[in-house]
Amino acid sequence: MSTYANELRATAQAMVAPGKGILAMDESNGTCNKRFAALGIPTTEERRRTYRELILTTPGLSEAISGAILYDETIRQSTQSGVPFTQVMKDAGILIGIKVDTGAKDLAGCPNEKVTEGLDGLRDRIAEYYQMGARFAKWRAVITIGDDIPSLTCLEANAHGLARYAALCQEGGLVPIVEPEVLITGDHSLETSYAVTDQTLQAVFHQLRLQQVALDQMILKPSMVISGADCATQASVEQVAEMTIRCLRSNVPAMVPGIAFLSGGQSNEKASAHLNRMNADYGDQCPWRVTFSYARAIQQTALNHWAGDDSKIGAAQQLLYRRAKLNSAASMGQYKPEMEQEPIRV
Ligand code: 5MM
Repeated sequence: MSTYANELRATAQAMVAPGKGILAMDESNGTCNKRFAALGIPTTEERRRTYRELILTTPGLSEAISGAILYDETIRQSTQSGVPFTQVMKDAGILIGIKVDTGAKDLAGCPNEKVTEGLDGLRDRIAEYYQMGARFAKWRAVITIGDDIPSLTCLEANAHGLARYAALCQEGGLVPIVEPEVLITGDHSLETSYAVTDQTLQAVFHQLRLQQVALDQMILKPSMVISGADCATQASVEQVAEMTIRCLRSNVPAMVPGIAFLSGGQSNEKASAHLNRMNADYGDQCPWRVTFSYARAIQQTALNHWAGDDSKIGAAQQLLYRRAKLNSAASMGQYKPEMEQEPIRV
């Protein structure tokens, strides 16, 4: 048992407290730069710092957000006036999270499949992040659906990596967010998405047990069971909610404190509506909290508005706050599409 067990349990509970979700802002420089370049924003460290300051100083953010996942560059940065971002988060009551994987790389022998790397030196990196104030971490594995994939090789290699990472995090005092993402990319059906998500979660929980991960001291961050982006028949909100909850109930032990979904390229409205339906229709059948850990579905509207123009920071923050609040409502089954038209201000 980890010497941090009690602390880890308390942190995990706080991450999924009622009405709260986790903000993913852990884009690596490559991903952040790609999003900036699409909007004509210079891809410099200073612009990334300004954008992350915009997010973390959003008034009222902690009403909806329990914790935020940072990237290594971000956890070392400060506001323009010199306050470390970690201090800004502590002052706001937002838990500090850190992405510790080093990215999804081509998996040898398995064309078109990826394996997430980052175990080398991880124990030491975790110790440093804990000292800096981090209390949880994230590692994302990527599963692609296509002709004859995912392979068993890919599923097992990724599940093994996730479990080794999670065990190291718990040893070092960080709650692991275990993120197996089944990509939305492709023309697969809802049924195929279900089958692959089911197989993925089986492999992940088998490996978590094998690596002696304490299931009451972690958070699962899965993708939803959803039609492929290019599938001619798109499942309804009700179908996505029903199939996702069914898949999770048959794979995720009741001991796990919370499930915090990624948005995975869904529209803002769909990401909120799906989460809401799960809570409204099945909340009383779920032993774990069901909430969000979105990046794009919280950030994108604000990023588009700011687009590198600092005179628009205040308005962009309002947009960010708005999406965080709408998803907070969805995490309690209280979101309604009409709310998209209503003014929401701090
Ligand atoms: C799946 O991506 C995670 C959730 O984001 P969305 O809600 O937009 O799907 C996210 O945390 C992701 O892992 C990072 O933003 C991207 O990290 P990389 O390492 O790909 O830059």
